Amino acid sequence: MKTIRLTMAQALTRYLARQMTEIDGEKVPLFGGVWAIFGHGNVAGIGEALYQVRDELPTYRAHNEQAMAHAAIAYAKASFRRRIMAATTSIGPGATNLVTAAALAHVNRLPLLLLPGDVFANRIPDPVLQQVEDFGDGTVSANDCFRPVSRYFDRITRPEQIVPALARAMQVLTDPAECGPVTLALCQDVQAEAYDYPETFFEERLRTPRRPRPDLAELKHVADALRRANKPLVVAGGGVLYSQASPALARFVEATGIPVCETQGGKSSLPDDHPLNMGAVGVTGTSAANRMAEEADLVLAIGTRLQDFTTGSWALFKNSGKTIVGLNIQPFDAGKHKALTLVADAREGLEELEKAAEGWAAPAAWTEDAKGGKAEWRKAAAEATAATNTALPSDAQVIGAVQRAMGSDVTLLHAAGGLPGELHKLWQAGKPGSYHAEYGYSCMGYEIAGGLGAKMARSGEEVVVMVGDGSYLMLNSEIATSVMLGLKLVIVLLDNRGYGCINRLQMGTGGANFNNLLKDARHELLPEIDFAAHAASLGAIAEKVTSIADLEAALGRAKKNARTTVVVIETDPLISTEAGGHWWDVAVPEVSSRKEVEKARKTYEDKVKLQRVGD
Ligand SMILES: Cc1ncc(C[n+]2csc(CCOP(=O)(O)OP(=O)(O)O)c2C)c(N)n1
Ligand SMILES: [Mg+2]
Repeated sequence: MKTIRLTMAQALTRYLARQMTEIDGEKVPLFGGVWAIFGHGNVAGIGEALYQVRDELPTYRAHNEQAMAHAAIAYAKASFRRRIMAATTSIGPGATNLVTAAALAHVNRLPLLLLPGDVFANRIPDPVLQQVEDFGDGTVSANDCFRPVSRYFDRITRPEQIVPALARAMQVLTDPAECGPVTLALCQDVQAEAYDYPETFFEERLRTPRRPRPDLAELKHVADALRRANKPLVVAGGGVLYSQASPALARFVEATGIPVCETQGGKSSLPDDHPLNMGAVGVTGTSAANRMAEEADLVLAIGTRLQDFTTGSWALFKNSGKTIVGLNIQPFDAGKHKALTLVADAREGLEELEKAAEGWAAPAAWTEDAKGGKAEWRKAAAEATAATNTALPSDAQVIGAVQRAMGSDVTLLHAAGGLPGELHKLWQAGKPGSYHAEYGYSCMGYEIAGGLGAKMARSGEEVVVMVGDGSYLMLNSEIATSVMLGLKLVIVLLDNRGYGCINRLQMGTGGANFNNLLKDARHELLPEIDFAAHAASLGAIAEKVTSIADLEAALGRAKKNARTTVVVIETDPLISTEAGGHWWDVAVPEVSSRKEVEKARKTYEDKVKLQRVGD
């Protein structure tokens, strides 16, 4: 057997550089690059090894480990999980800064390779700088925090261990059902240790996405159920996009007349103006989609985890005779809520189901009813997003301006705060994947770093990031990275001077205005934060506007700029769009000295009764 003597780190980076995939028939590297912040624990080992492969596997430097993992995650999402990035850190704080991002990738079923440095496997210099010493377990390190938020975790304590570990890692990263974060914690001494690796380990490997077809018995049961349905509804989740099943979905629903609604992850599965697209479903849903959801007797849930925002905390699908069909590549998701399972790739499943249900269509009255509901919703949405001269516009009015200025085919990206609810309802998405919401973990601080990753995946496109003042302050450092890498973002910052959506939730649950808006938090002096000056100091082009008309004009300029541009606008923290929407289960205190809480608790107890326990 021919071997080559390399350090573990050199072998690892060389292996990653040889993993390939196919995009539109063209062979490209599977890994778009490695994000790295070096420290002790990776600079000497992985750092040296990344330098060796810098032409095939580029290394990118960021300012915060969580942010670089956010960028990697967004890159994978914007690539429909066809391409991946890795992130490497020092041991200790650099590593644990990644844990939140690992959880985010885990929730969202997105591939991410994490390579944190770890303690010395030989333990001789213990305790090393940043090592958390466990009194009772010599095998524990800070990196054990990754276990519950990794789909595969391994600690590399001998150089040859990467041979099986990388094989397993690649399987998880590229498997559409298992897909999620992989953590290989790399002991610092082992990174630098040499081993005679077989040359075959480094052979180029082409990885194409697997598309399992449905089981024939499951297909028959589902097709039979569909034929019996009078009020069928498709719930399109993120799996539709990852499977790139939008054309198949359009064909299926056009042939059968079934209306479609979309989760946060699934929005843009069909263009917003498709006549059968009822838009957002659930807590942040449109009136059109939610009315269909309440009545539906067959819910074909495709590629969705059915999280509480989709199901209205499991109170939305009210028809007691309904059947849920779970078309999902992951059996764990397919079988939720006693669903009839159709375990398959979304595109393959839809194509087979279309054949199996040939000749059948939903009752015309149901399809017409859907279309009528959509027309009504469009009127309500147009009202909410119309231009205004008001001093403090709503988020919805800002969304209207962004939509008019930027169009529907930009990549629109957001994650937390009041914006996800408003954008889910109101953004008119164009092509598949043009709406990029991180609403599985809804992680404040995803936005700007995520925008950077999405832009790397879609360099020719305009990436528009919408972000609240709270999220911006939490994690904005990658503005500087976007300038440094020439990856232009258009960032629209909505400054309502605090955590607006949580303040509204607090009021809605009977709470006093407390600790959310800046003015309601303990303070000596209210800071006048100059966001435009801040963004400009990081290298962006930045301006503050004071009206919706000026926002549209500023975005017109932003489109022409070559560099990341930040446009700041002050908004009203108290307004959200009334139309549409559904109850969300947020537990209200059973006893309180506040009358408002007692009242909210009463309403809560009534609403909880609508939850479909056991369905
Ligand atoms: C990392 C993180 N911390 C806390 C939360 C809880 N949370 C959700 S939205 C929000 C406020 C967001 O404020 P901002 O970005 O200004 O948006 P706004 O609510 O004002 O629209 C908070 C604290 C979260 N989602 N993520
Ligand atoms: Mg805010």
